[in-house]
Amino acid sequence: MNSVFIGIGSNLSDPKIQVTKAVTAIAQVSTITISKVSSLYVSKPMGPQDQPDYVNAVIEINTALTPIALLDQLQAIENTAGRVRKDNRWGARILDLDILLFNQDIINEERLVVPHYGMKLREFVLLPLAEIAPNLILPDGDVLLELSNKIKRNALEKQGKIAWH
Ligand code: A4P
Ligand code: MG
Repeated sequence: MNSVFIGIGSNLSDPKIQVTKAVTAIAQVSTITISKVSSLYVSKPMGPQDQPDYVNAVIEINTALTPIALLDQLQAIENTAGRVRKDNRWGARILDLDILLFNQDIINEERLVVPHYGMKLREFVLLPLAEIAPNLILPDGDVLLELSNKIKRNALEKQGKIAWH
């Protein structure tokens, strides 16, 4: 069984509800079991500032799916949420599901790069990840808690639990 960490983000159409619905939708995939769910975190946008604040969370799942089959499932959930892919990098989005880590695998495929390229530089990934996996070591040997302790703070605020079912 694979252990996978997924980063969830939204800053449109009631982001807290989008994140909650995304966790519920992932839980409903028969080949996926959710093992850990972080709190909700509200943060200022990374990238263009003329967009609403983000809500982020990180979950851990267990699945026998291959990495690409999992990506297909997550993109289907993004599409069902009404995600429209635009060319504006780091622009507003209704739902973003990123595969952060897939076991300790290093994947460099056209459709999938794991660990996620930005995860070590993002407060809104490192802090929720450290909440649910405080002892994690990344495939390159970096210690998660050390990364999360030294990441530049950008007004990330921990909010309540996610009411998924
Ligand atoms: N892809 C490759 N690797 C992966 C992976 N590990 N997980 C490919 C998921 N997908 C991966 O993704 C584009 C393509 O990347 C996919 O088709 C897949 O094959 P996308 O979701 O359409 O594009 P994106 O997420 O908009 O990519 P981009 O522009 O790199 O955005 P980021 O880096 O995800 O950043 N500020 C705050 N506070 N919180 C946020 O969550 N998010 C972004 C988006 C900007 N600012 C933010 C936040
Ligand atoms: Mg994405």
